[in-house]
Amino acid sequence: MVQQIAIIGAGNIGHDHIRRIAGSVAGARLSVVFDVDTDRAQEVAAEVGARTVAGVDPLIAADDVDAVIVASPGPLHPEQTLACLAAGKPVLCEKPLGTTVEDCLRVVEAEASLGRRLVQVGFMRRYDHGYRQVKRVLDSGEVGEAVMVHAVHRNPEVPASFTSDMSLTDSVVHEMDVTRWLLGEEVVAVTVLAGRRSPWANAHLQDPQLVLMETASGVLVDVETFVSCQYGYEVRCEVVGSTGTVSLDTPSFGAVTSAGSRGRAVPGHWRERFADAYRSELQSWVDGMAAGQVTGPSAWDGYAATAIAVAAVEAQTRRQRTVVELVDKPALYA
Ligand code: ISE
Repeated sequence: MVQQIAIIGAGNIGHDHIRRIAGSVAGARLSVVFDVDTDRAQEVAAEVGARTVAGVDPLIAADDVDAVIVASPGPLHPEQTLACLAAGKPVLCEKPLGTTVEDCLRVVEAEASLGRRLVQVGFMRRYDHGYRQVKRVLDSGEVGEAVMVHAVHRNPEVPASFTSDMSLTDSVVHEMDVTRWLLGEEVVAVTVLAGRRSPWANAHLQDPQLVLMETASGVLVDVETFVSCQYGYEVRCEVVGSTGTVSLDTPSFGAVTSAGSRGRAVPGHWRERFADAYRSELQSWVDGMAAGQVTGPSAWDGYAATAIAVAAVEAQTRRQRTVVELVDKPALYA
């Protein structure tokens, strides 16, 4: 059966998802689009032969909608995800699940009381070939027990509206999720250090920053976030094990021969770097629904990542190590 997918939000990431569902995901079709910008919604819907609706409620209730992608601005995610749960429809909610811990918990509690998983959160790095390889090696025991992780997250530039805390809540939130997924344990504390500012950083932006996470078993995870690095988009991750190390295999973007040297091109944008991961995330979501099971990053994962991000913003503001506290995990997510 072909899954009929609706999308809330036809902005950048929403538009990408729409094109992917229409063009490169099997077993699904994009049926309905809603965006507050009605012209944009119509334009994007027309590209893929979908229809538009006037609001979120009619979209969720529609007969030609089996599942929903939430790609609206972050603060709207919890209400829209809760509305999908109330209608019993599977939902792929872009990250973050919510911008506050309380909002995320409302989603976790609503889903737990339903007793079945309908929510998947858009942490697409879990579908990246390189990260999956790192996890496979780690899980095999080949490099022993993880003792440290070193990570780098660089963007060439960000819009003027990007703030120092967004480096944590919008960018490093991916490493927060990846840390929990790779190591299979929770983060218990976070520290954020700000050093010398790059001359390229926007006036109000502290950039780069160094984030240090500590996991329940004591693994230390350092993440450099540098969102105005100028040269390209780059993500690195090395897990140091007790008997070896395993590093993220960054896909090759072609050889460049120029100005007397030959090297590998660096992607210019996360869209390019993680294009395969996004496609695979959507395919696996659609396949899961066809099999009656949502198995990707859960509402609990969304809640835990937001809890770490919120603690990191506090650590940044107060300039001190901040403990991450989570509620007891409902059995649904065991
Ligand atoms: C952006 O919002 C994303 O989600 C990208 O994956 C991330 O790498 C980038 O830093 C964020 O700004």
